[in-house]
Amino acid sequence: MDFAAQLPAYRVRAEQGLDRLVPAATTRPARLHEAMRYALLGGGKRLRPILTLATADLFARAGAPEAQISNFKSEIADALPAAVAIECLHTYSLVHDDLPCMDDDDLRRGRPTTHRQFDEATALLAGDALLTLAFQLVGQHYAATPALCAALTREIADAAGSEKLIGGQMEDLLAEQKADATAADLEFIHLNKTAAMLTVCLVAGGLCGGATPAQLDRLRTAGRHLGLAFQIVDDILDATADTATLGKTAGKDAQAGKTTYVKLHGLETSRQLAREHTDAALAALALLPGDKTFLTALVGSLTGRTS
Ligand code: GRG
Repeated sequence: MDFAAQLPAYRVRAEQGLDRLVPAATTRPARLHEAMRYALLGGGKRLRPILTLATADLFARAGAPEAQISNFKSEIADALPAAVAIECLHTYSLVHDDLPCMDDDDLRRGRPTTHRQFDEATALLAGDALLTLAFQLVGQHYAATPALCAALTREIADAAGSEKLIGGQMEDLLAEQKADATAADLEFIHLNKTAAMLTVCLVAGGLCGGATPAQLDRLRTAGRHLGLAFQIVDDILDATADTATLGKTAGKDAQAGKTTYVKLHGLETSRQLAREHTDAALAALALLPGDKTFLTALVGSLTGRTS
C-alpha cells in the first residue's frame, strides 16, 4: 500500500478508536461528554495517533529482533488505546489554549471553539476530563502488561507535565509579555509545547511495538527534530498566510507581534532551519529496523506542508 492510501487508513483507525474509547454523549453528565466528543471528534489531522500507530506497526513488522538479542524484555500490545490517549491529551491542550484566559479563540478545527459552542466552565471541565481520560485509558488497556503500562504512563505524563507541554505554554505566555524573547526562549517553548508531544507519539508507538531502549532514543531524536521542523513550518505558514483565503486565524501570530522563527531569523533562514531539522528527523528514523517508507513520507508531508 502506498502513502496516499495508508494515510487515510490510519486516520480511519484513529477515528474509530476515538469514537469507541471515549464515553458516549449520553453518559451522565451528558453535557460534559457532549463537549468532550465535540472537541475530539470534529476534525483535526490526527497526526499524533497516526504517528503512534505507524511506529508500533514498524516494530511489530520488523519483529523487534534486538529485543531478543539484548536482555531487554519487551511487552508488545495494541497501540490504539495509547494513540487515542495522546489525542485526548492533545485535544485538552487545544481546548484550554482557546479559552478566554489564554488565546481567546473563536474557531478551532474549522468550527466554533468548545467554549463558544458550550460555555467557558463546560470547556474547562471537558479539557480536564480529556486529560484525565488519557490516563484512564492507559491504566485500563495496558493492565495486562504492567511494565508497558508503567512506561506509557511515565512517558505521557512527562510529555504533558510542567516541564514540557504545560511548561512550554507557560513560557509562551511569559514571552508574550516581553519585547526581547530570544532564540533560546523560542526553542524552549517549541521543544516543550510542540516537540515533546510529537516525541511521545513515537515513543509510545515504539513501546507498544517492543522497541529497545536504544531504538527509543532514536525515536526521541526523530521526535525532537520533527517537532521543531513542524513548528518552524507553522511559523512560515503563519507569516506567509493569505487571510482572505485561509480564514481569520491565518497570520494570527505574525499580526499579534508574537516572537516566531520568521521574526527572529527571517523567511529564508527559517526555511533552511526547517530543512535541517527535517533531515535530522529522517536520519534518526533511517537507523530504525524495518520498512520506514510510511513514516518517512509522513515526516516529509508534515514538514513540507502548505496548510
Ligand atoms: C493549554 C496546557 C496547554 C497547552 C496548550 C497545544 C497548545 C499548548 C497550544 C496550541 C497552539 C499551538 C500552535 C501549539 C503548537 C502545537 C501545534 C501546532 C498544535 C496544533 O496541532 P495540529 O496542527 O492540530 O496537529 P490538529 O487540529 O490537526 O490536531
